[in-house]
Amino acid sequence: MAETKTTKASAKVKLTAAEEALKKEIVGKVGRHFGKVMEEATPHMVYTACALTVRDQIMEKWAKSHRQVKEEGSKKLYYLSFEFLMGRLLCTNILNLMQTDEYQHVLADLGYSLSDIAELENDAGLGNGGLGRLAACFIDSLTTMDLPAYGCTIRYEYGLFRQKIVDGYQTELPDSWLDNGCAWEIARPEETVEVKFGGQVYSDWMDGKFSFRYENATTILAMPYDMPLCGYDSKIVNKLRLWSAKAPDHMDMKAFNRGDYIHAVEEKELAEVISKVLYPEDNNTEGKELRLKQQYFLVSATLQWILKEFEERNGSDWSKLPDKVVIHINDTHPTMAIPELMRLLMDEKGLGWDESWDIVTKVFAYTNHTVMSEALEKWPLDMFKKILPRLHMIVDEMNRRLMIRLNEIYPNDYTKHKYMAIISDNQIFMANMCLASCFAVNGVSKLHTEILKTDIFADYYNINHDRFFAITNGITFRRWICNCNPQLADLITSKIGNGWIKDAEQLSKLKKFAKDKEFKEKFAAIKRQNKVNLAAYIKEHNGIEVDPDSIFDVQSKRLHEYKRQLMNILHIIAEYNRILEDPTYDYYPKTYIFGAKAAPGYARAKLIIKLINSVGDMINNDPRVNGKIKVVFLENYSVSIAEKLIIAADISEQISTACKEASGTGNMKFMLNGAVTIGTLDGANVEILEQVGEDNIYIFGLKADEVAARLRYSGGDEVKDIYSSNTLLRRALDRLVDGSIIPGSQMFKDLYQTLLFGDYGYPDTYMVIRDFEDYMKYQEKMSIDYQDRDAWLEKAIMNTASAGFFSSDRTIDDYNRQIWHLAPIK
Ligand code: 26Q
Repeated sequence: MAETKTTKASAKVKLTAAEEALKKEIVGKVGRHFGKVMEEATPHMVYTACALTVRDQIMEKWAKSHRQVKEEGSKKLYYLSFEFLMGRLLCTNILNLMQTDEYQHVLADLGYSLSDIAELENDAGLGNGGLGRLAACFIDSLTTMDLPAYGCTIRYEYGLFRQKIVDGYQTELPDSWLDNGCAWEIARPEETVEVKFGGQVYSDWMDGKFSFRYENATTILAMPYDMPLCGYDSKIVNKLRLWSAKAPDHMDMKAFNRGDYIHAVEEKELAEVISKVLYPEDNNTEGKELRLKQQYFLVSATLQWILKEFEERNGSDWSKLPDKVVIHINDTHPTMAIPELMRLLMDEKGLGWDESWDIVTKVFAYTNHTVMSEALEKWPLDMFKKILPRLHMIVDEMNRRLMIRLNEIYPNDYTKHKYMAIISDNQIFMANMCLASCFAVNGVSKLHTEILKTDIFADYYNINHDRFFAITNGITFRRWICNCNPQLADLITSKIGNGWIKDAEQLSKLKKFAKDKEFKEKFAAIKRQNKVNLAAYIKEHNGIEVDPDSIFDVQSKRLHEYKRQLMNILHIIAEYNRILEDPTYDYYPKTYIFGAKAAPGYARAKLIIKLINSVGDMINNDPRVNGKIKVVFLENYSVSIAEKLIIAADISEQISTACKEASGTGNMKFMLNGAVTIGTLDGANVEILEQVGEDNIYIFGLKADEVAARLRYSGGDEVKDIYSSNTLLRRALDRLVDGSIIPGSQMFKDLYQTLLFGDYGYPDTYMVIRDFEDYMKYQEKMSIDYQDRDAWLEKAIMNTASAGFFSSDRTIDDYNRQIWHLAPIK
């Protein structure tokens, strides 16, 4: 935003006594923490001082809430996730403490603005995309609903890479988010635990028991940092626990003693590399040794902590563990928690296999977030065995027992056995481990769960109907409207009161204002202002002038072929061609905005980014279409950029190949902020349609079963026919190879080839060509409908008013009633 440049604010109001006290606190922090008086303080110091005052308040609440949870002997949720995409926390925490006005006033009095100060915080970007952001929304809702829960993850020193576009190409820079320190975390060195890797396992009879002992294992220390989190107007404080890897002192001492200083430091680095960096892969996996180590590191440290907490409170009757603890596995990434709990119960607590198994199968619940086969995790058996020899023995035994059971259920059905096995083809299949051990398995939308039940997990579903749940994702409204679009939140509150912030279904009361002239104008004015602000951001960061009165059509999400940014850009090329060639074409001005990071190793995704940028250069610099069509690629899409972008969108692009997007959550954020969706019947779009009604959404394209049918045969003829009959599409495709986008360059040939001829005789596996015509038709319809301003505003308002179902409070309530069974703190 333009105003982020300045940190001085204007509007001063007379402070209340409480605000005066807060001001004193902030000024005091600047003094005590930095040894500066206010006049000398940098804006960043002011930020830190504010954050520390907020933290103090949370800590006070924390002490109380901790005691309460202890006294009530409450059952607790441990949400294990490799990713927590938290974003910035200052405004969220202030909002949750219900002190936004106070901080705004005090900062204004000191000559700053809260929103500018908040911009100085680095995003905690410890996640790739949907799955990580979902975890962050969940922890906000859990806390708001007073449910005792801990998020557990790795304290990556580098979060998701920072994306820089250089000459149209994505380049990656490290995200050193901790460089200026993190005001929210509290180190807990006293709770450090040991995690062991490698070495050999010796089995022996000791005191009448078969026991296991490790030799030559490498020990790494796991040191926790806690980030306390308060909910909106809630009693409880929960926390995110982040584990950091440290080399034990004795490790380097050995080398030091030999006088081998360099080697000592090297070894230390090797140990600490475990929590160095987040893997930037989304919906894709490659069996990397370091990733395996990260996984074991997180689960072993977390489980040791869970058992210790349980034992301190409840003693060592481990059969009670499922009454006090539920562990949620966020996709398969933390699945090793299952054999690790077996190991701890057997090797450390002395339980037998059956007793341990009985406990383990009552403690774990698992969410699947993707059906993309390349994202279903598997580990090479040899690697697993080398790094985790004892866990390997346990997994092997789990598999042996599973196969006996499966042979009873599906006698001699060897195909099923192989498909359902934990170990086959010299690999360990993590999803099967979850399916064989968890008491609950859930998909993240209705459609996605249906696909799990009838397709990828059907064999498990058939033997365990009652373990499968459909729980549609949600988003926290506190961040995704109250904080990022405060004017809209205030407008809503002015009409229906503020009950909707905690009880999202109340948003539907807004429906009756969808035809109210005055309300519509106010709604429109807020959208326009958000567009003006975004236009200023684009001007500043991209140097492109965009018209706030054009339609803002936004696609922002990770770059993946299945999400079909390629279809979007091809359609833009087709429109461009049409404007150039058809003088009668009545084109309403449009600004297409993209935000997307590609996994650094995903060459085709990176090429699509280059294509978007190159098409942007071609179009934006063509005076013949100036004022009509613009293409903008916003660099470094992240939570903070999403917060500025989503609120300014008129159109939300949710155009994945049907059956591929498990749910989507961006779709919900756009809807909530009054953008109208163009989308396929995929993931949660199906439910958005149900909520908002077909007049207020544009659904196009093949349905999931139609896609599945087409994937059964090559489809080459169909693709060829479309290519020859659809002139607009053909000419857009031809631009990929005729050297007109980048003069003389053939660099987009791969995209052209895969669409038309495919990798292995299957062209157009993501149905870009087959859905194109329908997409174009609905795009055109939207442009026409947009021009009926009144009708469009009504659609936009209906979207906001129908978004209540997609609050993560509802999602958490569903999880809790069906799976976790936690009691809110009284
Ligand atoms: C696995 C192994 C090795 C490296 C990376 C991975 C990996 C990392 C991230 C695999 C998958 C992911 C992320 C998946 C994800 O974000 N899925 C999204 O989850 C959202 C929340 O449920 C859904 O809304 C999206 O539809 C889904 O794509």
